[in-house]
Amino acid sequence: MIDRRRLLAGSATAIATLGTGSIFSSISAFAKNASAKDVTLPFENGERPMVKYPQKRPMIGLTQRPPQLETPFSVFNEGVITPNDAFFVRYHLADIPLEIDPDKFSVDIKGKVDKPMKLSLADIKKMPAIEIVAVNQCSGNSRGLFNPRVAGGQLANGAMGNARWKGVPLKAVLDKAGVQAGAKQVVFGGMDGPVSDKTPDFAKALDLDHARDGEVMLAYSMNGENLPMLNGFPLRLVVPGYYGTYWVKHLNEINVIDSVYDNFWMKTAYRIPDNDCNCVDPGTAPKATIPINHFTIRSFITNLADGAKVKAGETRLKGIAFDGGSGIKEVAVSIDGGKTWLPTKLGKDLGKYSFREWHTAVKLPAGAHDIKVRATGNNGKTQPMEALWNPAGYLRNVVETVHVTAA
Ligand SMILES: Nc1nc2c(c(=O)[nH]1)N[C@H]1C(S)=C(S)[C@@H](COP(=O)(O)O)O[C@H]1N2
Ligand SMILES: [Mo]
Repeated sequence: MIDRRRLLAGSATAIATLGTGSIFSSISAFAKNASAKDVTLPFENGERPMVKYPQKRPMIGLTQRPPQLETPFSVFNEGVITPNDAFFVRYHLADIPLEIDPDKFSVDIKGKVDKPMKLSLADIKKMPAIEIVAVNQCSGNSRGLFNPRVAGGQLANGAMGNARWKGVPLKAVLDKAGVQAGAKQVVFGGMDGPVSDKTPDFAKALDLDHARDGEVMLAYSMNGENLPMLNGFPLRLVVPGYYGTYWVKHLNEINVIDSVYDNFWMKTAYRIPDNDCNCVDPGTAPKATIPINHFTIRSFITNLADGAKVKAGETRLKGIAFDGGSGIKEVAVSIDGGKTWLPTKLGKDLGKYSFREWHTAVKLPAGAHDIKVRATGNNGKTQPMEALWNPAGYLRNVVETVHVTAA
């Protein structure tokens, strides 16, 4: 199952590794924990083990092969940057790299280019770097909350995170190779693969103009450190404002093509209804679909968990908001079921792709309260009061409600 790509030799100190021993012991720890049911997510069959992987703190375990880890929601109250050791992990295919020698790593640039080339990590690090703070969010984040329920990874709200990414613009790399006339899309492949030949390998594509926007980047650093192994060491694509599915990890192949890429992951999976709301009546199928793209706008209260008990009187509220790259214009809260909305103060602006902190204080008389939060983007878009539905459980962005009791 572990092929030769995984067994790169190199100087012992240079190899970043999950350690064959350590990942397999983690996997058995996961298996052992699987009956422990350490957390319960707020939907049916939401019992999950807390699992510990190399370079990660205990995380909510969704699957074991490959490892899929959800961030405990309380992490989002620690700050607007999600720590590397708490950042969620999503893989599709079970044959993931366990060790990679960064000195031997290279990415192939090929296809419709004048100069096909292999760039080593050192070559890439020599190029002028950019930094962007951006949210990475799985398309299926919050899928477990859909009603009617939909198939796929049953996630609560922890398949998202915000980090400061450093790397080189994809545009600079494409310019180096010289994109040829007639090129249409750029295809990205990573080092992980399927265990069975029948499973389609994971690869994603972006339109050429998007790939060359100067912001899509090949990132080698996350929050000032190397990428954690499970988040794509040593190099990953960062597509600011776009769902995580495009953020290919362990990126070792960039292929410029003159057609629209139509593998399983572009043509069949990760598609949304092609209409204004990107939604359909619950339980029905869309007539036409398009590839998923920008994030919908979302906001969360982070300092009060659902069911929290607070002291009657003034209650501080704090949280985060983000959208697909227009930036957050305002965040409002409601303590009367959405009839009236109160403004909040926005925190420091780390850029239009980042989580934006917000805070305020409200007066809560003794009794039960539903506190709602709603963000509006600079593009005028806001969140729906009732959840929109699509068969794959993507794009969830209903106005969130936290039920609290003041006494
Ligand atoms: N090589 C590779 N890259 C990948 C994937 C994958 O399965 N393999 N999954 C994608 C999906 S669907 C998501 S949501 C993000 C998750 O990034 P993370 O694991 O660093 O949080 O990685 C993306 N990049
Ligand atoms: Mo995803």
